[in-house]
Amino acid sequence: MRTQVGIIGAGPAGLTLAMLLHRDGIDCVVLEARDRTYVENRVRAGLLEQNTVDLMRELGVGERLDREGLEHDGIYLRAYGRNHYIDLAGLTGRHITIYGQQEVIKDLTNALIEKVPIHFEAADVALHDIKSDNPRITYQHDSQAHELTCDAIAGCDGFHGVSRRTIENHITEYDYTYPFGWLGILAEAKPATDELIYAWNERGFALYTMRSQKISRLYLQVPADEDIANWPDDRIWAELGERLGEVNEGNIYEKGITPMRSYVAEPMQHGRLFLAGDSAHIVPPTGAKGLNLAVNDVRLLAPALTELIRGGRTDRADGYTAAALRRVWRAQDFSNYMTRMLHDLGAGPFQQQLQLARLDYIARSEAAAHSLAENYVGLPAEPDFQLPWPRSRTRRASTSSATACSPISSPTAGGVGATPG
Ligand code: RFL
Ligand code: PHB
Repeated sequence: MRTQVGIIGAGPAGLTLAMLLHRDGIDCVVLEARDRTYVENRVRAGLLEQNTVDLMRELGVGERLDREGLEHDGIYLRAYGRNHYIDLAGLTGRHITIYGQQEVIKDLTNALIEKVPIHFEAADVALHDIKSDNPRITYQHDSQAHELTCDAIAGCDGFHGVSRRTIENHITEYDYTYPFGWLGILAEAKPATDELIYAWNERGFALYTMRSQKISRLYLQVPADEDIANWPDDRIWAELGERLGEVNEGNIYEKGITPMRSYVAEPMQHGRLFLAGDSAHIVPPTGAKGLNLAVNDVRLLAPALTELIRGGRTDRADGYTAAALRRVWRAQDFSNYMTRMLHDLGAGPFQQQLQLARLDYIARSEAAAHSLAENYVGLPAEPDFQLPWPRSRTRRASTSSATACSPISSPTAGGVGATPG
């Protein structure tokens, strides 16, 4: 079988790329390891930046999002029982929208299914000849062996996929693991707040978010190696109450613990393999950036692939890593900054006082609030590939969590001490 672009992974990156390429008249095939029901029900992100919402509308998949998505004008930062409002819309003129990632996936899949082949339950996916002009993908589907010859391959297969592993000898990895994770729940309960609440608390961070007027999504900071069995529902509600104040309780129908990690692979391209989304980078969810970065990657990748395939021009393809990483590192810095400002770092009272000083600064300075706000809603999409200066790669980039998490403001490797803007 032959196609122009073989896309591995039917997550937000892979499906959005398929929509963009199809719109540009480029053939593609999507290969997904899991079945459709699993992919459409996997609970993950919820917060979409304005850029992401605008792109979904542009691609003709914004109708249900506009109907059911919850547009928000601001967020609360909470400490010592008091909420401070950050007027995102007033400060930036832009909004964020709450709409579950699985709903985005359903909308994209429904729009694509008649247009682009999506092979769910594709097993043993392997990449070959990626340095040639005709890279190949082999896989098993319906108990048969298949081979797909392409002009280019897009590795959109998430953090644990096969694509990045295929080029692991050619990339520099920047890696940072936090010593805590998030316990997340979905509950049948009307949210007790109009906007999201990011709560600093001596017992640890908590986040109040939602999916609808009837469904609450809540998160608690827990140790990285925490066992979910230690958290019966009563304990979760009690702890949420301690950290967030007023919380409406209801039936918990989904519960899980997510580790927190920052990771970047550079470059995001080798030969004719291009990585996009979580396959190339992940961020801790405190800045709500992962899905939005995945969508931004493919916004840049689609025209690069179209030019490469149509006209044999490689300048956009060659510039893909630099263009994508510009936003990725901005998001890494912001996610790290939010994480370190709001979580119990286990680093003692001095660090706690620095956190409170930062929160206080945001509360009293419009410049500080504005910087947080423009990062949170997402900077406007880049108009072109122009960078103010070239990027350079650092060798030996990994940092362990133990040392990297203690000081809040020393500007060493591993992303510590970051501030937005
Ligand atoms: P995905 O979504 O992981 O999709 C990759 C797809 O590839 C498939 N796959 C393979 N297919 C074929 N062959 C293989 N060998 C394969 N290996 C894997 C997988 O089955 C899957 O379908 O990556 P993508 O598209 O890059 O999208 C990234 C986002 O999913 C992720 O960044 C976000 O969920 C992160 N995230 C958030 N991002 C936001 O922008 N806003 C948020 O509010 C937000 N909240 C969150 C989050 C992630 C969380 N968790 C659970 C990690 C909250 C949480 C708790
Ligand atoms: C979510 O709604 O799931 C959500 C919102 C904001 C975050 C992370 C997750 O920072």
